[in-house]
Amino acid sequence: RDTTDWWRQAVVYQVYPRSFADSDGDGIGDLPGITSRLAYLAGLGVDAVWLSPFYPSELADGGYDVADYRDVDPRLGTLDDFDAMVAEAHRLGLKVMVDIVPNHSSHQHQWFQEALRAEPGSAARERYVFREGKGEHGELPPTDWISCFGGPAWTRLPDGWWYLHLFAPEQPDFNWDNPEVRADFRQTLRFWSDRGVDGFRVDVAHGLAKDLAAPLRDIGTIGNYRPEDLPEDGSHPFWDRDEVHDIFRDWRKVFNEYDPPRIAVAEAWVRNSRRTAYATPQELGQAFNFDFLRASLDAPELRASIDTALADARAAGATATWVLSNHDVIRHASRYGLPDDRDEEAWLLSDGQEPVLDREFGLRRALAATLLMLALPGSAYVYQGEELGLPEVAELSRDSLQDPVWTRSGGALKGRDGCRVPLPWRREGSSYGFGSGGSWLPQPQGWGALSVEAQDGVASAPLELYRTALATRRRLVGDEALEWADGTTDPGTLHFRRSGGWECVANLSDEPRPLPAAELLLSSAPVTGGQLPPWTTVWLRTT
Ligand code: ISL
Repeated sequence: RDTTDWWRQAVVYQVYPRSFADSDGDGIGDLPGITSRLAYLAGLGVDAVWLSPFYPSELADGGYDVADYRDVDPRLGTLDDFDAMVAEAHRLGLKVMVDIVPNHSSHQHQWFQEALRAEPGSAARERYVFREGKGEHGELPPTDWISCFGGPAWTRLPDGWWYLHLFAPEQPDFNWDNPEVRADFRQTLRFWSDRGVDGFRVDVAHGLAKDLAAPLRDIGTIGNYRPEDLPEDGSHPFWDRDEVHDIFRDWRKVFNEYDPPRIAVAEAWVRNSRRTAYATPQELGQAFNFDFLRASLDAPELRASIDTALADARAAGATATWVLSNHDVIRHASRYGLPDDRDEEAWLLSDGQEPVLDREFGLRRALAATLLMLALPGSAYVYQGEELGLPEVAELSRDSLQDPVWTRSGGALKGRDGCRVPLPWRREGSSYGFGSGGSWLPQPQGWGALSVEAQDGVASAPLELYRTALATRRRLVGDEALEWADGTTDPGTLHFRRSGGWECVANLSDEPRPLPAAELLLSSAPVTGGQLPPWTTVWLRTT
């Protein structure tokens, strides 16, 4: 494939660094650990690796609270380790993407510490959002804005002023109207690009531009955080405002200083109709499409969602993206085993109890969804461990949970730790091969049975299905066209063709379906008797 547009149909593997591989036995995954496993990822057949934050951080939000954007957390390694990791990735033919967190820093960031010491109204405070409160003594928050982790989005300082944080209080929001903030992020993008990074994942891309005109506006009855509740005209005071696109047009100029140009993908929780604005060639190039994180495995619903995503991407000159799991959601092997696969709440509120869940059914449907996703045009983002069919870990004790979603909800929500449990690499031994010194989140009993070692070479294992699927995809993938097979009126199946003579049929129903006569390349579950079994996806060669 052309080196400049490798990303258009890439498979990108998300590494959550603290939970991937630990080289020094401190129980925390690190960069040398990642480097030591890059050969595994190259063998798996992915095109690129995206690293969630590895920057200095007190981990109030798993590293999405960055204290220094241009360094490595000492627990995870050094800049030299980073350079060695990039060099090894490139030697193996893997691209490297890093996570940029521009909406907020850690409160430990030097700029926020300076701001705390500085006078109200000073230049140092202008890099963040400080306001006086309401009420007779300013004792009420300046607005009714709510933090994504619950509670007011404002925290009051001893001097009586309040600062804005759309996430945890340890994550103060930047003021993107400030040219210094803009310049500093350009410098950060160049810093990592100069070190050879191929692209960026942009955290909370839809939040940077805020309506900071005095007096600040309340959100009132405008829905708060669900994308479909956001106004269509960009008039929300802080989400998905039109001004945010100026920032990314500016970033595109930086990306284009490099050869090949650096790429980027927006994490933007916005209405579908407004998502691809972030993904045009003048901006980031891609934006995550999170439909699959929320949709049921329902054929008509998925078909509509696929059509919309492809048409929107095409119209924007971007490519579509697909995501089944990431570090913020219930792993899809478990989600699809819930009685209602949309009902995340059932999981979140399960209070340490394993929710009603059919594990075998969940995994079967997860693998069917995976083969469907990997057959679609565009980029697929795969989350570490999904190639092992890892389930969400439900049985984490209360005192081991770390996610602010859990701590800040006072235990009402279970949080996102269950998908962040360190990976099992080996059947037995200390932390199942994650490292020699335990693991920062406890791994469940029997985790080793799901390990890379246990699945290696086992034809029926999820790992081998991913390997074969990725190798096959690499061999077959052609242009970005998708054509639905004529006469697909069966509401239980999806059937489409890709150019180059291959097609995908997914049976998303409880009944067997006829299997088209063609060479069977791959199937997510054993196929016998010329039928397509329930909850099974196949790839066929039709020439
Ligand atoms: O606010 C939301 C919806 O409108 C959330 O879905 C939010 O956009 C999402 O949680 C953002 O996630 C990212 O940024 C967070 C971090 O905790 C997550 O891990 C990260 O993926 C704050 O940096």
